[in-house]
Amino acid sequence: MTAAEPSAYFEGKTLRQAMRRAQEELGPKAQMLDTWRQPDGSWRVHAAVREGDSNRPEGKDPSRGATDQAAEAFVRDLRQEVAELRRLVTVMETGPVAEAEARLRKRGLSPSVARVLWRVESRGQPSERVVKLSGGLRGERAPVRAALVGPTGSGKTTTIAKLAARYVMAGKSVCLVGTDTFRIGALDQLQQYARIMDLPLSVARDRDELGRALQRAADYDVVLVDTIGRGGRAREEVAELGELFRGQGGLRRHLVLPANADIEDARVSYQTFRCLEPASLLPTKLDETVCRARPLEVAVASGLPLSAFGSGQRVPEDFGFFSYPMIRRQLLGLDEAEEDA
Ligand SMILES: Nc1nc2c(ncn2[C@@H]2O[C@H](COP(=O)(O)OP(=O)(O)OP(=O)(O)O)[C@@H](O)[C@H]2O)c(=O)[nH]1
Ligand SMILES: [Mg+2]
Repeated sequence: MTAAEPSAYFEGKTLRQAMRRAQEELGPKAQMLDTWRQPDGSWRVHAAVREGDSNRPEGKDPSRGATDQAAEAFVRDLRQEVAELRRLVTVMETGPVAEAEARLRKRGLSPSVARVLWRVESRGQPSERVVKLSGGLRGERAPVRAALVGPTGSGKTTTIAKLAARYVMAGKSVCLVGTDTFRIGALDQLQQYARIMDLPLSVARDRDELGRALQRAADYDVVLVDTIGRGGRAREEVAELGELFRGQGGLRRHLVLPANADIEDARVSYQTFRCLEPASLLPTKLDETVCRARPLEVAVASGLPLSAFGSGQRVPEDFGFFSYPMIRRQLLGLDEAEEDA
């Protein structure tokens, strides 16, 4: 028996009573270390329990210090907390939250972005908290000076035509500028759209020519600059494109990314084009993917606003400006889910 082993003294009118009290306090495995008959005829016993033998209810040992008991209470609280956390994790992995997040993951989001978006939406804080809109393409207040940049074939020229048609329908004066003078036929596409909509088109082969074209178009409400597509990993070529924009005050770049690319490709494209300091993301080809929430992945990760989107090949029909209801319904599918429920 060591000093660390719990022990205590008990008294009773009879030896039996003193021993029963010891067992009540220390449990049935209490061992009597010593017994005394007292002058008044009552009995006193010294009893103890070996470590590991105790079945005594916790916190009832008067011989133990307050520090021990506080430590025990602390461990007990900790166990309860761990149990509660385990319960929550199980609910998250199998409950309605997990279901909602899984639905968002199916729509093309990574688990972390799905979780972030679901958290804000489910707390009634709409995606405004994590997804910004605009980027200055709507042009309600200021003239629009926009260059569309992005990977090859992402839909820049088509989107320029869609945008131009929207602005024309809104009664704005529009001028187009083509800078893709390297590829055979690239300008033809833009020229055809300019002809159909009866819009002026300038051609700029370098930074100076672009500067002059922008000056000439100073009186137009809207100037849209088409650029050459660059591979999503062609950092040097994209940096050259940056040279074209250097010093062109007021000309904002908008990054056109196909929504049907996988997450990794979209991330790499964003990394490649971010040196152009885009003012917004403009996802296209939303019609070509079931992972419709994917544009939100780059928007959340980059913090860039979403401006407009392309949802098909038809010019100008398959196009729109982002709104939060559209994001909820068409990208996150939340209202659909609520309607289904
Ligand atoms: N399904 C679908 N197709 C689109 C969309 N936007 C563009 N396209 C198609 O994508 C193809 C490429 O479009 P372009 O506008 O030429 O793409 P680009 O980015 O200008 O291409 P480059 O100049 O070669 O880099 C065309 O066949 C378009 O019709 C869209 O929102 N949905
Ligand atoms: Mg093009």
